[in-house]
Amino acid sequence: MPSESALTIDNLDPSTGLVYSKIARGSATEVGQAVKAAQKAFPEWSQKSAIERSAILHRIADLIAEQSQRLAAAESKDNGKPVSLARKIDIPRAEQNFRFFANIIVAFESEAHSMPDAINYTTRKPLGVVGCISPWNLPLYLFSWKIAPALAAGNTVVAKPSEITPYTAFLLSKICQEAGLPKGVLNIVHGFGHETGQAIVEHPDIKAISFTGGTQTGKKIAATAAPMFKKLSLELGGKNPNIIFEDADLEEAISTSIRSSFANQGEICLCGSRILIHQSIYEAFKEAFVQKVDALKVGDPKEDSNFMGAIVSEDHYYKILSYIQLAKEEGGVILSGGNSLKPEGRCANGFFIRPTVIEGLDQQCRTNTEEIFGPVVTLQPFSNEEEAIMKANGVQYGLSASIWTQNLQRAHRVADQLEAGVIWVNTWLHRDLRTPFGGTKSSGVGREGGKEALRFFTEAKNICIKY
Ligand code: TXE
Repeated sequence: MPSESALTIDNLDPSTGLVYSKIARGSATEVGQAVKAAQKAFPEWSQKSAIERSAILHRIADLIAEQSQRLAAAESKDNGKPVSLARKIDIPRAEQNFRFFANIIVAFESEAHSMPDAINYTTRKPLGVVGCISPWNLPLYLFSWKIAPALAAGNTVVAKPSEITPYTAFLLSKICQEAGLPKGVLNIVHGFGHETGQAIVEHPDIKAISFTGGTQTGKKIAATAAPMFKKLSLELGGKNPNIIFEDADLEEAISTSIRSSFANQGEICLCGSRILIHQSIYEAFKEAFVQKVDALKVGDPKEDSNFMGAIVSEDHYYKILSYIQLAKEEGGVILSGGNSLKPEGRCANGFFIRPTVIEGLDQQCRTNTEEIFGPVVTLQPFSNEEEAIMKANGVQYGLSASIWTQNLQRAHRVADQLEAGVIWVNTWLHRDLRTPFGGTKSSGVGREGGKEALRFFTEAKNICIKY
């Protein structure tokens, strides 16, 4: 639906650099209308049984599965990621998000606490109208990760996808209609962050905001929402370490570090952008890692043989290149990549960057402390466990970390001391949707996933009855 102002935003295919569609530029007017529709739909939706809501969410999941090829193609065109990745990761995960919350809502229990002379029971009711704001890196995956638990818990939703990648959110709106989601239960408003997003955060009748995106935006949202006492879940940036100890399974650590550095063009908040390597294996790791990176294929996202596609937008492309320039100025040595790329043919004007490996930088420099959010990774040696932990924790972020060691005691000891919300040992991005997900420090506030998400989207009320 067009916005009342009829203003639009150009939507680009980053692999060609060409505008291929226009999206409505929603304003506070459209957000206001969406809130009204959501308020109207709330009583009926919230009073449905969990089983009834679950059935509709399962139907949405079924339709995502049925339309997965189309959705994957749309995601790839909008974001620049390889269509093979969208087919394998993004779209199946969007399906699972709906499936998972459809399953667990029917098993979501409330608590009772007995006292010698009384019983307490706690109810968990949906909040009302909630806001979900998501970024461009994993568009449908993260959009559905917020919407599914909000709906499952009985809330009605006003949601905004990133203006940079709106396509699959639009397709999801059609799927929800087809699945029989009642009118007004999910209201997707397209538009810019500072206009539509800001209007969602400012709206007094939106009770909670679930946001994933940049740390600066998170700060702004928190400043706006806190005086209104809105519930907030903020999943923000990361500068995550991969710590490779001398007893690591080197082959496994290297192949996983390739993925954790460059999957989705390095545009995943969980990417390990700082690889810390024990000095005794530094040279061996470096040589094998760089050899593999040199061989990675970058190009047309439509071609299955390409491991990396295009960077999401022109702005982001220049931002990443400016960080590579900064790394050189800071004294970094480029071991692989370090440059943009112009593939021949269809993608000649797209935004492509070679996977880039840098060494020779100290922990405090900007390249090693600021989130680049692209295919850029640094290598740093360490001499002992203490130094590895100090370097790993030496940034403002605290989202995730990967530890590579065969020593069980060390794995536990280091995991315990790392300042991050998500730790992997001898793996990366190994996800169980029941586990709490989120970061510490500047990586955010609150946890998503499993019951944490259902608790976020509900309000607890305790009732104490004296015998
Ligand atoms: O994110 P924004 P951008 C990081 C990454 C990237 C940087 C900026 O470092 O370079 O953030 O990316 C909406 N009120 N991550 O500019 O702006 C916006 O429209 C309400 C990390 O794309 O944070 C979009 O829907 N909403 C990351 C969403 O917020 C606002 C994923 C995210 O956009 C708003 C993406 C406002 N005032 C980027 N301003 C991760 N951690 O996963 C913007 N938005």
